[in-house]
Amino acid sequence: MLLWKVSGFQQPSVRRLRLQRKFHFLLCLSGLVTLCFGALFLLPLFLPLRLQQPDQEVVADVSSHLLARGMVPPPKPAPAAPALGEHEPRSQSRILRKKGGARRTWPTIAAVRPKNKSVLFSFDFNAFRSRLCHPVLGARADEKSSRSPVRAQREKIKEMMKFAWQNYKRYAMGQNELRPLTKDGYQGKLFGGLGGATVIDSLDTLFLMELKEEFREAKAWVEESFHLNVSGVASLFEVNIRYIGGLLSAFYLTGEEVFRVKAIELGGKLLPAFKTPTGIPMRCINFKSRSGSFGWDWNTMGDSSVLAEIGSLHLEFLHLTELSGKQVFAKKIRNIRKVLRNTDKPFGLYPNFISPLSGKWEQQHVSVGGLGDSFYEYLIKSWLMSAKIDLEAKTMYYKALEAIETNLLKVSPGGLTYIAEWKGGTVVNKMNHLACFAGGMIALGAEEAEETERAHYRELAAQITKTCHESYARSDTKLGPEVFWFVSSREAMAIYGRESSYTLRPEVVESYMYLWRQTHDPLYREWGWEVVVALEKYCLTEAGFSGIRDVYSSTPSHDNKQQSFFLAETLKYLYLLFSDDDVLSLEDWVFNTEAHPLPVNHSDSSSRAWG
Ligand code: DMJ
Repeated sequence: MLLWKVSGFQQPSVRRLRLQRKFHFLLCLSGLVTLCFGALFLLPLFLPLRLQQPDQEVVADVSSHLLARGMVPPPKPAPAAPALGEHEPRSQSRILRKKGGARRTWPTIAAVRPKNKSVLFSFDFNAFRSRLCHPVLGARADEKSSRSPVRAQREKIKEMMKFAWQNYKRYAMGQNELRPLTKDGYQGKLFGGLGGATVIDSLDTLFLMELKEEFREAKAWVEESFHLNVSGVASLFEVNIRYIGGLLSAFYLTGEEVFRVKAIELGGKLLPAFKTPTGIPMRCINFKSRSGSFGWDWNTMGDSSVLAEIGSLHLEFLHLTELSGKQVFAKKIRNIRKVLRNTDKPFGLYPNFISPLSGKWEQQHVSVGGLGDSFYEYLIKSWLMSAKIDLEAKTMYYKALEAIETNLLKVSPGGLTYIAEWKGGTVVNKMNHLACFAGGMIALGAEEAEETERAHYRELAAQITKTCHESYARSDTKLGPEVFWFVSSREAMAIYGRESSYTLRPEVVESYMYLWRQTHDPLYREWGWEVVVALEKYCLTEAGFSGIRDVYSSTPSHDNKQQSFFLAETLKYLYLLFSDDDVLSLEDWVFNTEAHPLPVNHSDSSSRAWG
């Protein structure tokens, strides 16, 4: 109004004023319409950012994720890992902190999860590495002397790994396993069409042994040729322990995003198998129909799930949650724990088969060997991996062990301690090679037991390992059979033909490794070296290592298979047996049942769901 009083300013006519108002109104309206249209077009561009929200079940979406497709870098990229074999600076890794020393923290999911849920999840790899108690590959105290016999032994094992890898690469790269006699590859049906089991199983062993060129080859294959869009039926357990375990370890050892992204994507593909009335997963996953399946061996296994298989997801699935921010993985395995804990157990024992439909035990068969084995192993390792907060796992482990001792632990007339099997109320006096991991497991658990129990468990671990050594020592090849009995005429030896094979299995040397770290008794290195010598003598072929059909023949025939677990486990445990204790220290790492190291949760946070 004031303006009208200023000289030279003319008061507009009422009609002109109305026209101006109409014009302004139209201008605003058209602006608003343009804005709405613009928003409609731009919205889809931002939608993918919402895919990584925690708890979202459709984890397979990771593949369509911008990060997974390599289009955008993560907001906080994992730092470049030290070049393979490169030493971490001593300052970065604290040497053996004493109890009560500086508090160790591992970034929690909450700590690294961005506040704004629409931002991609990231994992602070640097922070994780700085919390380890030891350099990953140790401080290398024994590297100083190049003439140390132990170093030479280690070098020998490294050479064996190099040979196994190079032949696999030459004749079978990308297939699951090498057939050294026919010099070709083997795909098999265990993995539902996934390839490269030997590549994934070898990654961390190559890294550990500082086989740099070979590690680069393996990593390049994962980047360029490891495809997850397959359509077969796969064993949930095998995919988990070999592929997920192998990828997780490779990530934790190197910080390379490709391993993390693939592990999470593959983990997501396993989730449909858990869609059962009890949440107990079915044995297999049909990648094509994206549903659980009773598998190809339905005839022999029926519609049961297997104790070792459902009990050996815990370690890997917690790490999938850790690295993805998705609670769905942790929820699935916590539910399995709940069902197993609440189900009645005959004499405190866990039978090997359970129905995923009813949650009831299906057969009265108990074994610490195949079908049962790694369920027990994962209980004590869950306790350790949780940095000793998962009390439930610890309690379940000792209770189960107590029941095993009461019902299945025997001493043969010849004085050999063994763990028998139990079938429908009858004790079967045999052990299989697979059960020989138990010496190592009991040694590991002994240190966690009540003070008054420790000596007992240490002794038990030593006795079982001694028995397993006997099964090797009593053969012509000094390699152990698949199954060995304790009957009047024969102790720690196979009886029936097919029981006499040795398929390059790791369990016996695995126990030597744990017993060595526990006792430093040179006996375990001697026994380990006997295995190295025997492997060279009987399993080495022109184009790789092969299992043998009869350990009691000094000219055994080969089974034409270089198992992927030979590179993942047997050679790794042998190498660690001849390494210092701080190489992949047991303070920092637990080994999954395929010997893939997963880090202990060095965290003080109570918000984490590791229990
Ligand atoms: C491996 O795949 C794993 O150790 C599994 O737990 C049992 N069998 C083989 C090795 O023998």
